[in-house]
Amino acid sequence: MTRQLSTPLLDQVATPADLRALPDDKLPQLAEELRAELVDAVSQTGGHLGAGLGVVELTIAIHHVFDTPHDRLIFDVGHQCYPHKILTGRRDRIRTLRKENGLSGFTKRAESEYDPFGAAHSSTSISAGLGMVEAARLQGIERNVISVIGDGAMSAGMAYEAMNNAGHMDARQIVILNDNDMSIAPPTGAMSAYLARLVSGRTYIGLREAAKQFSKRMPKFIQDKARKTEEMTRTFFSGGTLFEELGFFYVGPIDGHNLEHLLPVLRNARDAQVGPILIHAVTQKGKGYEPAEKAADKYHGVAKFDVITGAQAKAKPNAPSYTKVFGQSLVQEAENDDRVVAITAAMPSGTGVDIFEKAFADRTYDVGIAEQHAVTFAGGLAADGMKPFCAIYSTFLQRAYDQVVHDIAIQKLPVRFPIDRAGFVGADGQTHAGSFDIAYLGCLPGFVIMAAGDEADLKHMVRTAAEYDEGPLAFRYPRGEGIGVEMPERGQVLDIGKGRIMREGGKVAIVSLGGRLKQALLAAETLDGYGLPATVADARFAKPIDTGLIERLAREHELLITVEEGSVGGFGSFVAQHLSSQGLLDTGLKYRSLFMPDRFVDQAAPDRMYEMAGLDARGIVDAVFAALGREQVEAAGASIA
Ligand SMILES: Cc1ncc(C[n+]2csc(CCOP(=O)(O)OP(=O)(O)O)c2C)c(N)n1
Repeated sequence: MTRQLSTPLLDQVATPADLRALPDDKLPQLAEELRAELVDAVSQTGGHLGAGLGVVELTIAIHHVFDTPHDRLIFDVGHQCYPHKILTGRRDRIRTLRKENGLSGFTKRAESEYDPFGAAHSSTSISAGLGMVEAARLQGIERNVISVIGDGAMSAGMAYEAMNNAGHMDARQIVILNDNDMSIAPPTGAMSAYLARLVSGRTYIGLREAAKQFSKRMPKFIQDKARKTEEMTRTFFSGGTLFEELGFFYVGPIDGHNLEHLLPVLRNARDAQVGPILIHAVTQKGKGYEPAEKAADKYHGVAKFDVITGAQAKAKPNAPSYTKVFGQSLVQEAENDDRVVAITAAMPSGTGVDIFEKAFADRTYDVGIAEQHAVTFAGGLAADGMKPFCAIYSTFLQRAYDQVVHDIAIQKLPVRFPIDRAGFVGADGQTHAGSFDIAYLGCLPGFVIMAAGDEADLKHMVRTAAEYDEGPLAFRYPRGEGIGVEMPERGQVLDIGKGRIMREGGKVAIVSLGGRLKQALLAAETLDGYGLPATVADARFAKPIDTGLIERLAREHELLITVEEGSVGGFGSFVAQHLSSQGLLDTGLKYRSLFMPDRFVDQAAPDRMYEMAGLDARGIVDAVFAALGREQVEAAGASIA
């Protein structure tokens, strides 16, 4: 990429109003500068780069043509919004992206009036946009609403539900389909093939016919303009039958990097009085930065990197990641049982299903960004004798909750849910935290829920899941690498509903569920040092809880404290309810539970997030001290924080 040496235009653009003051012919230069700024910023912060590079021209063109923030611009997923942030008054903070107290890596209402709708989970932008169109209509406000949605995000049902509704309402809504023929991985499915067919051979063909069709569909004043603007008609081709059947006026495909094409198309969409319009813009993920263009993932998400070489600063792992352990363990189980199959919803590498796919392509399903379908599809597989592992991050499984309840749990179908990214995930922040699955699955009758305390236990859980065929089962594990324990050759089958004792103390019992185990052990060491001997148990199961173990620990210790990487209403609540039902809270036992705070926690490094939540060793020790009370703690030579 060449750096712009003439007067930087970007310095003159503090807000989109400044951008609108620039003549059209200056915009390519602005695009080049914006791209350079984006690459430089993300090289320092890490984050989503490829998607942003692909929408530089589109972002400039939209802000140039539309009156943002009065006109509403909604980015689907929001991971492509860094250029938008740079242009909307946040350039001075762009190098704080995804850091503690910094800018979010997604659009966020609380951050800027230019972010009218928060995002991070995909395929919501058309629904939200339609709501805004209606809000404006009912309040008598003149306003354009533009939703920018990727071809990957277009694979989710919600996008079609919204278009179906928009078409029916004949809403004046503009949808820009940002088609880069990529999701995180190459997109799968018939829709992706359909978009490819729309693009192939159609751009710039049948100019006369395109102009004719275009003018037939637009009101008179646009027709006149269209006739005059030969250049503009070049970019039009009416033929997105599916979208047209849904009631949209389809425009495209157009070159999403060519401002001379984008600007007239957007102006006409703005001025048109027709109902919903879909502009099909073809872009290239990673555009303009060679290492990104060349990379298989187009630099979807990157660590900090060297701008010249593109080399990413990936830390050397000390232990295998949980994701990798899951993928490899599943391969082992599949070698022993040909009913084992794996499903991912557009996240093959994130979930480790890519490892499985290499070994068992025929037993792997990437269903697109379609979590709801993934779950019910797994239900069908399970109903007819297969052993589906439906691997979905904790946060994305939220979208398929009714499917989990209605299609799986009620029918007692043995679908296995490997739940990655349990707990805090760091830079992706609130929207991606795996906070709620213990609570939202734990209330479902018949569900078995495990949480891995270390990577070896995850291996045991994969094996256990493969063997367990009585009903639905989930096992959760955190983002990142394991804690470096020795790995068994193959996983063992765990006893359902049985925890394990990690060390015996006498005064305090810490019962950890999941990835806080190491911190619980560190806390116990500290407590021992103060003469407060601590037992540590790894609960392994959030459901069914190990009632025998819990009751024994309750009887034999003065204080019982649970720790988990999940929200209120999870493991700690289940233990409290059991203790109270057995009358064990009336015996003088002190009981405390540590869980994620009852608020949405902003992004920071994962360790910092746990520290702030009081879920690290220090937090556990503090909670023990607070529960035991000043007298005992001071007698032990410590002080209460
Ligand atoms: C419900 C949901 N599932 C999965 C994801 C993870 N995810 C983030 S971006 C992305 C791919 C989006 O592809 P596309 O819309 O084409 O945008 P591009 O990155 O190609 O610009 C996926 C699967 C998500 N954000 N939301």
